[in-house]
Amino acid sequence: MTDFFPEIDTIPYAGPDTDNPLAFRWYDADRVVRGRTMRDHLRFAVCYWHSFNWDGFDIFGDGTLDRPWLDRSLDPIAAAERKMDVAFEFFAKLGTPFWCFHDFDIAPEGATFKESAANVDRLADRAAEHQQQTGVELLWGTAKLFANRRYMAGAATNPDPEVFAYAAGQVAHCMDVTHRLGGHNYVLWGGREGYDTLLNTDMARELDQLARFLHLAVEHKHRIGFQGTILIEPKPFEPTKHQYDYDSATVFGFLQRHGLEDEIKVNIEVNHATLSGHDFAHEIAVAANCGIFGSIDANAGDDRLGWDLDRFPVSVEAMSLGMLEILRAGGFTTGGLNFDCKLRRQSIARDDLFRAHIGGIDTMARALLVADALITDGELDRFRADRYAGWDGEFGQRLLAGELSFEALRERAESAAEPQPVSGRQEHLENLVNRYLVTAR
Ligand code: XLS
Ligand code: NI
Ligand code: NI
Repeated sequence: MTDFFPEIDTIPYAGPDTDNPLAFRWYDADRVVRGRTMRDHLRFAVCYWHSFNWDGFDIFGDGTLDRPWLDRSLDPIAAAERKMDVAFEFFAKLGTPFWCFHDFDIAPEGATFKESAANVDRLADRAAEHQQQTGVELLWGTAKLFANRRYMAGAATNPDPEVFAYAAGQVAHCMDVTHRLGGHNYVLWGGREGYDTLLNTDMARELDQLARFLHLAVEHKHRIGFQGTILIEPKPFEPTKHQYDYDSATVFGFLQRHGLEDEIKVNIEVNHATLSGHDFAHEIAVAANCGIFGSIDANAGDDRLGWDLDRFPVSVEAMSLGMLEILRAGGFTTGGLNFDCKLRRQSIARDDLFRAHIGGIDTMARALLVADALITDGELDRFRADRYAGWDGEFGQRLLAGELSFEALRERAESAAEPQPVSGRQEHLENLVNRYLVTAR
């Protein structure tokens, strides 16, 4: 193990009252909540790209963070090895059970497809050793189909089939590597699958191409015997003006149209949900209703800035309503909570990466406790059940079963008493949530 973080030991759980900033207050991995440990409920992962493969550069300026392995004058393979050793030092000290990567976060792209693939294989071998030594597992792998210039007009949705072929080869290789590393999922984020103007875009063709690509990915998964789940990560825009995987509902419609709804689920990112004009909880509820809830990229945006800011999650309130939907959906199976988050550019101390993750982890752990308390209390579920009770009665059931025509309903409307509206009690329910935001422990 390296000693890039010599001042830091393994992060302990020290309870809500500790004043140690380098300890967990709420995440007690072995604590059992609703029959499952916090470790198994939350299935935390650290993302490689923002935490180790980004030096803080933005469109206005250069990197600010202390990431010496990103120095371009270094030998790219040696630098990638150093980066990986530090990353695993971090995972092990933080104590999160999973990590996630893009192929070209862990390894440098070479001059040819073959050279790039060989670089990824080489670093994947090193990752396998680190996984073995630390016990850290791979939540998901993904291919970077958006950074290289060849993908400027998309990967699967590119007007040039040669680019489609290159992307397919890259996904095949990255899925093989993910499989070799025991990955629990494989993610497809449509980085440049969308368009900026219809003046140069044939949308119908592009969507057919995308469907073909997804079918090929599913076929490959079965051919290699990969047991993990394939996940699409919806996002409404950025980098393109219109991304095809807009939100969970859009993705489900697309999957169903192409007969893929039993093969592919979604990886919901909080900041993508809010960019699409939805709440995080809404996206989970939609996915769960459609049977495609898979995994989460836990992060946060900013109310006044309309792009993917990837802040660490700090709002227990927003996350609690999301955790409530996750619990209602039965919790994670192969998925987990990946911190697709980056430090702010001024957070340049080495231990800021620990503080940021500790805050995110505690926010999610507290959210789990609030969601658990709301379910245990029972009033939310009871209120909801009562609100729809009419649909469980004989009339409601016959109606749903298709036994009543519009004519029959017209007769009923003519003869029945005027329906009596009842309070939706939103403020009351909000007060209930607020109560548990304070008292859940
Ligand atoms: C970008 C996405 C990306 C995916 C992985 O907005 O969130 O980071 O999670 O390709
Ligand atoms: Ni993401
Ligand atoms: Ni994102």
